[in-house]
Amino acid sequence: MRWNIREDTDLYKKVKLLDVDSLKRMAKEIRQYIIEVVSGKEGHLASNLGVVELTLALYKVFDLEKDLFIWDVSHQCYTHKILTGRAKELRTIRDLNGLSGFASRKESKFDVFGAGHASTSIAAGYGFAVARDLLREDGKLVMIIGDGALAGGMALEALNQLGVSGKEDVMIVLNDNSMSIAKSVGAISRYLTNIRVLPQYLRLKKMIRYLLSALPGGERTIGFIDRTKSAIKKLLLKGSFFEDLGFRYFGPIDGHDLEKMISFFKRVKEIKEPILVHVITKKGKGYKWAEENPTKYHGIGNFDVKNGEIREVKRHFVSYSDAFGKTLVELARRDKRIIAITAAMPDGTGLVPFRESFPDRFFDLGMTEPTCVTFGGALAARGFKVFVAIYSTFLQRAVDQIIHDIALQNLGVIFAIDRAGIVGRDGPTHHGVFDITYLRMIPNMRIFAPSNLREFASMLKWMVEKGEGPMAIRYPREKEWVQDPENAFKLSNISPIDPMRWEVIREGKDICILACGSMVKEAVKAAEELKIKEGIEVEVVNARVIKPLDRDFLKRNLERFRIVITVEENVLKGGFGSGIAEYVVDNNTKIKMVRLGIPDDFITHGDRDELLDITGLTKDGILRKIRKYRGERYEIPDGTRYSRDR
Ligand SMILES: Cc1ncc(C[n+]2csc(CCOP(=O)(O)OP(=O)(O)O)c2C)c(N)n1
Repeated sequence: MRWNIREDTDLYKKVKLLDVDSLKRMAKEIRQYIIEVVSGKEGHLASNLGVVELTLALYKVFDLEKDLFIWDVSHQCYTHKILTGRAKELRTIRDLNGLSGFASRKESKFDVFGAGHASTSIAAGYGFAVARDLLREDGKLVMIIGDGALAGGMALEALNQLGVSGKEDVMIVLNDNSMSIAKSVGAISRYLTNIRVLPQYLRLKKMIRYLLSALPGGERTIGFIDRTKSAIKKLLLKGSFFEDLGFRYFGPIDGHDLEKMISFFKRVKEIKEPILVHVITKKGKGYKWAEENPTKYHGIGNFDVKNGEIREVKRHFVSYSDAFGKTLVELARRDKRIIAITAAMPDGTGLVPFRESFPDRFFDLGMTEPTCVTFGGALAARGFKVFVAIYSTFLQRAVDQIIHDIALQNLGVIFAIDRAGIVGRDGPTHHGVFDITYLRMIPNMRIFAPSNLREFASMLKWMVEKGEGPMAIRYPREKEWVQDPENAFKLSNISPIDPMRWEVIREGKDICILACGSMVKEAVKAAEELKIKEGIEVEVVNARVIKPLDRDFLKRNLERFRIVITVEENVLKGGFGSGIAEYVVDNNTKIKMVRLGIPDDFITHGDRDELLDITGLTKDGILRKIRKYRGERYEIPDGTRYSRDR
């Protein structure tokens, strides 16, 4: 049979008809295609290369028209997309109007349940199993989850239910590559490693036993080896963790051996009770550089396929994440109470230098954001200065912990909220556009947003030296040109500021823009253009503390302006602009207010700049908004009529 990996829309049907040798060829072609696509853009590479054979084996044995497949996180579903009618469009993956980088119900009926955040698949699978039975349908529910995601609270909570739920035809496929983005952590990871190495261990033991039997006195050692056997057996065989939770455990099996996997899945297909199949895969499989460095190639873009080299490394461009890591190392050298916590993202949050410098004060707790927060709260309760560095989108998971464990007890935990705002190609599951809203409502919480890297470092220093109680600092997925990246974040180069006061960046008398974080530079550009082209004097204020508002500033200045504009990279609902609106209403202030921010909608995926443009969060967006009001007449609450024009 012939097929075309890059064009065919019915590959999943062909897969069912192919023999193992043909499937092996297909796997090779899929791999090449994924590498080619991701090398030209940003995407998830290593995880996708790891599940090519697993996906083929599953779709060969099971029936996509009837059985439901739920991919955890779903960053590893490129093969799934290729097989289910989206081969050609794979080239558009993560582009504006292109395919999503994750499973998406909008995109295909085969994307049974969308995801992007980890550890949801088992709970979703359980729900689908209940629905299937209530609707009197049949079909297997297959949940594919990584070893990293399995250690997340939601996965464990759902495991606790599903195995004893009495649901039939449910199968968890544990895709174990011993990696999250970084190395997997914790007891579950160790447990899986033990299972994984056991066959090798048993082979080795057999050999040692054989060699020892030839030596005088070797019998005693053989006795010792035999005694360890029962413990190992217990681990490997029926007493397994998963068995105790109500699943029949199978494995470990080689996730790159198509033949074995297919015959294995054929055998377990008929089993009705809940099963867990432990599959061992290699992250980055088949691409040397990704196999050697799966963390670097987890999410990557723009590399040379021939040598794996990343094309664009600009030494002078420093990300907020890197600046955070560098500054924290400097601060921690001087202050031994500083602790850093990450939820499986040491690289993404810039904490690798901290981990290397202060291993005793660094904690990677895996994808357990709520646990990270409460754990940090306890350290703060004992006087440590705790930084919990989590992307804005993932911190959503821990809102209750922030309220209940941290803010209620007024504990000094500092939330370093990376990727705040539009993140770009990862799309709606990953945009960090809710954090101002979900933090602003919490008593005791202070929220900061730096407008550039220098200010960022100064704020971090202030937080360590002067800050008290729960604090959050949110910063975007952006890089900034820095003259001397090696020294810029040394303590002696960090200037002191008072982040509790807003900063007037540019004075004006007509319009006031109150801008937060990443929007300050856009507001400045808009103000410059208005001055030059239209002679309008715009005051630009860097509203670097979002909560509490700088009430002194507001009291002194707000009524000087005919119009006040707020700009933020957060949803409008409940954001910074809402805070100003509350102030305006509460103080009966007579101004006209306009708010710019993310509308009440989920923003799609695409290039960050493109998405900011679409949402109007750019210089041009600000100008459009201001021009819309110019020349029009408007009323302020006391009925006075003003012309918006000069
Ligand atoms: C709740 C949550 N925290 C963090 C992340 C970021 N993240 C995406 S994939 C990933 C690693 C996933 O590891 P694993 O489940 O083992 O799957 P693999 O990539 O190894 O296939 C992480 C940390 C996330 N998606 N969701």
